[in-house]
Amino acid sequence: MTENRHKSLGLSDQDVLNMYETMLLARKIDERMWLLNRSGKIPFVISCQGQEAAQVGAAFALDKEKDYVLPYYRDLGIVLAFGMTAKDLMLSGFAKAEDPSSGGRQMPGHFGQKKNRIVTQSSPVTTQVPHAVGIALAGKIEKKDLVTFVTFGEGSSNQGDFHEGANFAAVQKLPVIFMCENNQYAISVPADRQLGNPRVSDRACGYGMPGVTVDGNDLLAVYQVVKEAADRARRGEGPSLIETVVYRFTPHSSDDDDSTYRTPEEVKQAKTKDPVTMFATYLRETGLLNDDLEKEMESRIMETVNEATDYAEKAPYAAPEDALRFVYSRE
Ligand SMILES: Cc1ncc(C[n+]2csc(CCOP(=O)(O)OP(=O)(O)O)c2C)c(N)n1
Ligand SMILES: [Mg+2]
Repeated sequence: MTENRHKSLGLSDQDVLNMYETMLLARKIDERMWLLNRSGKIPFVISCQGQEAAQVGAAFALDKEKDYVLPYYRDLGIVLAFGMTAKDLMLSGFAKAEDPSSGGRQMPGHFGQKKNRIVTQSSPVTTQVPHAVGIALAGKIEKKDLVTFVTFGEGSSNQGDFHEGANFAAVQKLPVIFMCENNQYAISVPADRQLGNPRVSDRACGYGMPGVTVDGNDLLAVYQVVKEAADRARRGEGPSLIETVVYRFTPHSSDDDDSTYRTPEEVKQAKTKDPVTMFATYLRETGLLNDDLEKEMESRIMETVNEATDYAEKAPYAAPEDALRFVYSRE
């Protein structure tokens, strides 16, 4: 019953095409960033590649007009779904003054955009978790209809911030969705050297909330569990923990050499389950995607990526005297 899978989740044909286009856009922006980095034009890249279905499936299950997202550095798919543009992201990659996340001050990947309720993260991993819990608490006190959605890696799930945030959210029955993107590595450290229990979602039971592990390459499966968690949060029933099982296709960042800790064969094997290809296959099987439409989508996306690259490359850097703006208050 492949045909009915997205319809039975309440998604229209156009919804799933939009989801696919968002995933593809994330992938193409990411690929362009690597080329720019390797040709010496941008200083740093940290990739979403391999995690797009988890990110886009989750973001589409949220309310883009009301909910707050606290993404981590790989979440291109989430921020694009919440309204950031290719241009915004390229401005950040090139560290230009117009970068909405930080005005060119922060490393790329620290996404922040007030108008789209995208809350920036700090460089110490997992600090976004207590922030998400705090925003949910404020929302509850002010009787606002909002859910906060926070993501982090499986390595980061071992930081104290995760445990404190999860416990407090469960005690207070706060509308938070915790989503771990378990991509099997924390830089060079494989999951079996990080986690005593490989199933991150099992921790939910210890805090008194539902926990579920889902195939993060399966966009519709992620959509379904995040939608259930969001509905539950909106009903006042409290937080949920979701673990998406994915694989990081690129090195940790543009400064990492992954050949020192994993084999090319392992990466090649993981790419047989590329989430972008898997969703394209689903759309073809359901008759929603064909060669012509795919070509049209790709050329639209490449035009967007090219325009964004050119714009950001030509854009001015921040003025030196602005370096301390938003760091210290001005008299
Ligand atoms: C508190 C803290 N410790 C260490 C680091 C350095 N660091 C940056 S990313 C990273 C790995 C995180 O792995 P994981 O949470 O699994 O996320 P992934 O990068 O695999 O998506 C580390 C150790 C940091 N930024 N913050
Ligand atoms: Mg990881």
